[in-house]
Amino acid sequence: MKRIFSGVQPTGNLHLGNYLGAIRNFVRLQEDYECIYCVVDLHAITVWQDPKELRASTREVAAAFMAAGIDARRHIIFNQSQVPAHAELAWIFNCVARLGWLNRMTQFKEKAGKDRENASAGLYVYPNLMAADILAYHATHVPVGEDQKQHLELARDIAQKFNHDFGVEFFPLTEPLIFGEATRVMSLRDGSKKMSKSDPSEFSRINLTDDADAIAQKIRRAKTDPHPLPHTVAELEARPEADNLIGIHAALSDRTRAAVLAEFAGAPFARFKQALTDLAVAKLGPIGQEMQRLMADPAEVDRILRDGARRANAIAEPVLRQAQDIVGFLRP
Ligand code: AQP
Repeated sequence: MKRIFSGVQPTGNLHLGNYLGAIRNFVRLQEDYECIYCVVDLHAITVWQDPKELRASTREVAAAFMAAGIDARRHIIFNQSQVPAHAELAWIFNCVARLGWLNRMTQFKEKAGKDRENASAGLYVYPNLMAADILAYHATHVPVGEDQKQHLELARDIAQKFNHDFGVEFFPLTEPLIFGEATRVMSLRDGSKKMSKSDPSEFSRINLTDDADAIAQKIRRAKTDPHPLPHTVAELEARPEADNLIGIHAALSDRTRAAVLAEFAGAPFARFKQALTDLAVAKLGPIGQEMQRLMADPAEVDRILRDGARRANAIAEPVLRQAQDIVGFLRP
């Protein structure tokens, strides 16, 4: 069976972008793939994390996976630091990837910002760890939002160079799975910036744990333009905020943007925002409530993560051992 790997960082503020761009797709892929879903805590510490909050956020992401509908018995949910193969394979990949490749990564440039000298070395080699995450399971497909496409291309380059350098056909060339009407959900305050966990404005994103009042308030305050909604998708191009809200509605109602516009063309934003609020509350409310219920029993979440890590380790460790043999590490 084809195998999926994907991950979400436990960096707090899990939001609608993470849900529509990634987690919801994870749920849909369960029927056709063997799925391994990881809470990537090693990635999270590439920027400062408070230890207590990191533990809470790790449980929160695991709870979100399950609340959204991932079956932890049929598939694997675990946190990355419990499986040593990720870090060990990442070291090998640090020695395969070229500096020139890493220098082209836009996420590093965005996250390091102007204070590049002060960014952690971990942030710089983040894509190598991501390649290790995927390739330790010989995953064939990786569902992600559009922002991760460049990192996946790097994972393919690393697999290809490793295979070429050692004259083997060992690591597969992984395919990204980027689908749905909301592969890049934008900030509710600025249609040119992606919705992000680290945006200082709470009003820029809808968190998965937001209650109905918070969702309503954030959508009401979402930035728009003064015109009524257009009739065609082409007209959305020059209107990023309208495009984003229509895209969110389309994703949540499982329709195309064109179908949503057919219903709301010519309508003022106030009416559309009310409909979007009702839809978002109906779709996200039950997930948020189930997350709260699961997080109220941290011992049970920890048990599920431990069990997932044991099963993940059983797949990843033999792959790591083979990679080490290929490299020439002596293990008498
Ligand atoms: N705005 C988004 N639209 C669609 N998909 C998104 N993803 C993230 N933001 C959006 C997808 O969610 C998955 C998990 O992301 P992550 O937590 O591992 O990392 P991230 O991309 O760094 O998340 P944020 O929210 O953007 O955090 P910060 O603020 O730290 O940069 C990935 O599949 C990602 O594509």
